[in-house]
Amino acid sequence: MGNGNHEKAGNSMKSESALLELAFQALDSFQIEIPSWGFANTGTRFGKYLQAGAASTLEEKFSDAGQVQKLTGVTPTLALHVLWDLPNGVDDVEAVHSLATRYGVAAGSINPNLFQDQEYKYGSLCNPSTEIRERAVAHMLDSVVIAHKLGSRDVSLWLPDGSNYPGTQSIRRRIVWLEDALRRTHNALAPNQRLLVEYKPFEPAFYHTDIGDWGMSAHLANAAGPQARVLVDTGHHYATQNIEQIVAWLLHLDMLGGFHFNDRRYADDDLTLGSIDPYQIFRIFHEIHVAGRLALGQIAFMIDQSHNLKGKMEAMVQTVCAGQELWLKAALVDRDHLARLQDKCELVAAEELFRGAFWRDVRPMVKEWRRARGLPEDPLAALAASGYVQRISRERGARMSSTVSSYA
Ligand code: LRH
Ligand code: MN
Repeated sequence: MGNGNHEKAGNSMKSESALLELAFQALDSFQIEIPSWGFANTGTRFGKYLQAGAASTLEEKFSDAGQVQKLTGVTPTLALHVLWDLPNGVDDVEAVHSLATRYGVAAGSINPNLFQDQEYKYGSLCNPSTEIRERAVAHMLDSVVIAHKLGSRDVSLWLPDGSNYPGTQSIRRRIVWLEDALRRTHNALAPNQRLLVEYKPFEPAFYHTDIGDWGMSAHLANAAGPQARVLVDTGHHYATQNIEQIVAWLLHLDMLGGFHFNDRRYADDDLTLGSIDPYQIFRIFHEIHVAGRLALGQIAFMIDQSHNLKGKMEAMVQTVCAGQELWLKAALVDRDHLARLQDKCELVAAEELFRGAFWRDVRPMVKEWRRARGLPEDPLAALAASGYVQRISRERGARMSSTVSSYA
């Protein structure tokens, strides 16, 4: 145990200006991609509460994303879900290009949809029917072409495939079909493209899920090829799992491709980042800072949330700001000092240094950075003052029908 008088934390020794310089560097390196589906009316199986201002056309999603980018300056790309945003596939690419130019937000990761067609009841890439697997692979290859034509680096795959009852599907044969499908998708990638493989332990399948955890995802990415990586959705873990340890391992293995950030109290709740356990995101960001700048370029930060009750624009702006603050808190951990305390097993001193950084109120520094970058110092207040939400609610509200589809 340490000698009690805890060594004074290095960064607290730094001058205010040196700390601010460090903070500005960290905030300049933070960008996060927003999901088109975060602006649309989404719900749970028990219902969907419609918002007048919700986006239902791709233009409206780009308009909303453009507003978030204007207010925050750190969301230059919009994640697209193929069948939701490009229902005509490659034929919609030109339209996306002009919307991206018009609203100042580029197309980001391309997310195939292998979870809504009736034929995927028993799986898509893992379906026992060769014919259905081939159709699913064709959708993957279309997604690669769409990404290439849009200049998007990442094709980001989440697969709902699995089963609900023991003995009803061959887990082994499905692995072989999956390896084959991902290898073929990988081989269609252009040199600058990547395939991100997202894992999820359950839902919609409740007995086995074919890509159920980070180990399965890492193996499949490895087997697919050198341009494949693992995508970590923070909501896709059992409540007791240590997510930052998984992140540390994936960094160690150079297999971490990106994140879908959100928060949860129970399962894949898709709540707003930092709303339930902000310390969780801080601990994850710490592992990224430990990995250093080079790694950062390889790690896509994306938001994956469904804003069922909060105003969608407010929730998105709030999420981006929370991400910036937690990123900066973790950036200001004096990692050299912490490493010395860790190696000397000065547990309390190490924890006080680490958690102390989490307690630090960085909001004044973030405001200063925004002022310096010509951005509104309080994006949420600027959103309210802009009247944007009122305007889109008026314009889009007129079409809102009271009837909502119910679960049964
Ligand atoms: C699945 C998931 C996946 C998306 C979807 C919107 O739970 O996290 O990343 O395709 O949400
Ligand atoms: Mn996700």
